Amino acid sequence: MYLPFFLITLFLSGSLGISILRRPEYQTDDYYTYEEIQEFLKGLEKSYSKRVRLTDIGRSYENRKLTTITITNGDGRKDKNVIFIDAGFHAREWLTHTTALKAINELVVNFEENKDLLKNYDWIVLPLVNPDGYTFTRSGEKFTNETIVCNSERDVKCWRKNRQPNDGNCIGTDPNRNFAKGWGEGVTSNDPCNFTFMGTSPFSAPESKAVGKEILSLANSRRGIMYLSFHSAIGNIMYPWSYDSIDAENAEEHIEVAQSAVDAIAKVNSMVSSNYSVIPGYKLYPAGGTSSDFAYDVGFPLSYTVELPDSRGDLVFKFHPPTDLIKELVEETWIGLRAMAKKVIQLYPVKRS
Ligand code: 0X9
Ligand code: ZN
Repeated sequence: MYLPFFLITLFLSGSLGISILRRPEYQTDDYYTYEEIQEFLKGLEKSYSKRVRLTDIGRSYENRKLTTITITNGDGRKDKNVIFIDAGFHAREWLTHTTALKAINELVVNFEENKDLLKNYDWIVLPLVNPDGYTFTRSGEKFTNETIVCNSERDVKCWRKNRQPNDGNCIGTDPNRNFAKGWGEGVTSNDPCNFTFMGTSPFSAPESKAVGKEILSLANSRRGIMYLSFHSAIGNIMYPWSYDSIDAENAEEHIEVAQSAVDAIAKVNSMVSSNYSVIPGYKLYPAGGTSSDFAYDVGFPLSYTVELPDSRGDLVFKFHPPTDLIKELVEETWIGLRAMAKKVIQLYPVKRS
């Protein structure tokens, strides 16, 4: 008389086109490890195979996969504009990956609520650009929500670069100084011991090379409209240029799009919400070889570095927010990101010729 539970589950998952049994659940209890991020992505691909595709776009120096997730609405159209997001360039910026995973979760699992963002756009997300550096920062003592002051990279949790060896004893290239636009300009160094080491040539770091290739191919196809790279922890949204004191030609448009995030976040009904400033990158400090300058240079009309906040009210947490704040922080950023995306879709509704 009663169908066994597993049969009902099988029937339901079949008719909805998803596998309920394997469906992964996004969590904000703790920071995901590299392995957990990979598992989460694989779970989504299995459960939502019509709308999700994983691609390994390269390998890190220590041979970890750099996996992008392409999110579509499943209608099979191949010519849509693209929003490309990455996170985790810098090893210690722990909040950034989980922020990217939150966006992925909203677009894939909460598809019904967000399907307007996927009608004429595909999203490609690389949640962890620098898995070796990040894994290194998780290799010390367990994070117990202590306040960490990163004055140097000596504390493993404060490591910034990748883990590629150099001549001499010092390890690591700063992947966000290793892109081909303005390489070597501004705040960077040719000293391998420096935490902003630019590498031996543009794209000498495998992680930057893989991201650069992806950016270039999206720009060349003219599908790439907005590039957004999550960093922390300054609390601002930056547009080009960073390598020199010049404003992007379409600075006004960049400001308009970024301002929609600021306004949406200000409306959040939370006791404390972030107040991002919108500035050209060079106003923070000039820095050449960044990914966002490169994306703008090769043809993304909109390109941002988003620096997630370093504090909540009086609590300054810098790169390592206590885990009980993850949930509200990622929710706030998603509200801002969604507002930016809506504005972008308004400004660039169809593919550029
Ligand atoms: O220096 C960086 O790579 C970024 N800041 S961080 O604290 N996350 O390291 C900013 C890069 C964007 N541009 C400029 N600094 N101009
Ligand atoms: Zn950073």
